[in-house]
Amino acid sequence: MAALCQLVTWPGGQLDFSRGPLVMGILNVTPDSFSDGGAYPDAKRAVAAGLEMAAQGAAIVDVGAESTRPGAEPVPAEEQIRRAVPVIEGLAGRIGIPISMDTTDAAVAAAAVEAGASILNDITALADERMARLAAEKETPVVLMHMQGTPRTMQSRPQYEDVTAEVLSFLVKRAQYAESMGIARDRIFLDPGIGFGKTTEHNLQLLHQLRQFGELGWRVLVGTSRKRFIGEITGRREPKERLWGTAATVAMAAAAGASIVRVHDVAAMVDVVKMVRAVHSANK
Ligand code: HH2
Repeated sequence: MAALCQLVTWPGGQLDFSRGPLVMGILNVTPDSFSDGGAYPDAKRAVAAGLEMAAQGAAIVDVGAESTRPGAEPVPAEEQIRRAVPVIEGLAGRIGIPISMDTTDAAVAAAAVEAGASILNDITALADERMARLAAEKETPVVLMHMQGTPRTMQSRPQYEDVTAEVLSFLVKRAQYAESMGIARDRIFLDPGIGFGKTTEHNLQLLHQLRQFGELGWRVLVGTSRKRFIGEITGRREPKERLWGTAATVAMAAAAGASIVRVHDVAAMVDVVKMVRAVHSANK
């Protein structure tokens, strides 16, 4: 299998993986996200927060306009566009790092790309063929995530015979599909979907076996930030109190070969990733 490029470039973006994992900052312009919902009531404040993430060392900023927390209802495309596009337009050309759009809706993705986004983060792993065609045509990288069920129902009773084997097999099929649609291997990121139709035990198992995901031949993105399983283990009820639990999972994901970690607390997690990188390179 050919090695992945260390420097991935595409129209509108560039990511340098030569020095270890990169940090993706989460910028949710939603009223109801589980952790940062309502944090940025207008586009101006969201743009300022995105610029701050870049200044803190984020390599990507991920804009979301629809909460996917357990039980969440879908948000119509027009509303997602109304929330996200002014923020993307405000960031594009100023932020200096690629902007990704966290959406499952191809119309929202197209509007986001038009506004200046250049990565598509799709928690349904290109379930809608139009999303795959858009990514291929615009040459945007894509994040393909595993989820059992839908956000509305996914936590009702997640079940697997072997969670790691099932998630691995799903992601390989979706990556092969993406390639068959004309998306280059270097531009595909696989994500085990921590918290998406998974119990705490499932999440722990996936993190424990994360190295296997990197061995598939595509890059890996992991999103553990402030998630419920961290609260369950640490007893921290408030998502914002889950910083240290998040730091542990980010360090472990980085050490296990993840190329991108998706986080709320950019400054803190940039330090975590820097330490993992430093220890790794000391061993060369
Ligand atoms: N997690 C969330 C949303 N999008 N995308 C990827 N690729 N991987 C993830 O783990 C992931 C994701 C959920 O976190 P957040 O955006 O903070 O919350 P909400 O969905 O409530 O907006």
